[in-house]
Amino acid sequence: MGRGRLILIEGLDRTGKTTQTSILTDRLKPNAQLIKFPDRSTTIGKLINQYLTDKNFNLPNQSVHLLFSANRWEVAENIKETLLNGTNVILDRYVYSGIAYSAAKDVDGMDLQWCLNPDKGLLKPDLTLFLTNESNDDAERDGFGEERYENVQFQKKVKKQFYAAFTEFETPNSNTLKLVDVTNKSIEEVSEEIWKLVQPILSNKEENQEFSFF
Ligand code: 2DT
Repeated sequence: MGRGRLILIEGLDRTGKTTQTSILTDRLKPNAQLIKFPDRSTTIGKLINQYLTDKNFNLPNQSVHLLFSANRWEVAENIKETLLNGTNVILDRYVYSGIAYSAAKDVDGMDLQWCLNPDKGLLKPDLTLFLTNESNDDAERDGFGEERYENVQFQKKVKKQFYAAFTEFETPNSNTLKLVDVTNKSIEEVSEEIWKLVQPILSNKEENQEFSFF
């Protein structure tokens, strides 16, 4: 039996990641587990949640960055064991969100490499799908603006940093990164597109047994 595949869905706020990761997980069930970052249920996750939801709760940007990374390390072993048991793991955000949101803050010294460093050694996904929305409708959706980072100007900076991080840390032409343009597409259309991209990754399970790491 081959190991499970690690499939990451990334994107800006409200591009449909959460909907799409749950559709994909349901489609693969029982052979898939969904993990969402930040995981707000752990001790570290609760601090992160407070930081995101309470604008009066301040922490140095560096500390926040390290908390998000620590939150990933809390479940790193669980992810590896699940994959070794043959179950696929679907991630809703991961290392690239960590890099892009922190680098977008333009803090001296917090460059892409600094942002990656605490995540070095985490498992690298077999496939990363980046959902992009080229329309501005996002900002008008209900709830936008409730949490820290949810404003149009900051999201533009984050998008730039996502692309910078992909250029820096994805191996060119390795087919491990795919962009999915969700602009004006229905949930069903996007989920079909995702399904087409995921299937080849699942069908070569007997190959590529080696893990890759950030
Ligand atoms: P959700 O809205 O998806 O719950 O995300 N974030 C996320 C970071 O700044 N660094 C990270 O490492 C991760 C995983 C993105 C909550 C917000 O947290 C941001 C939006």
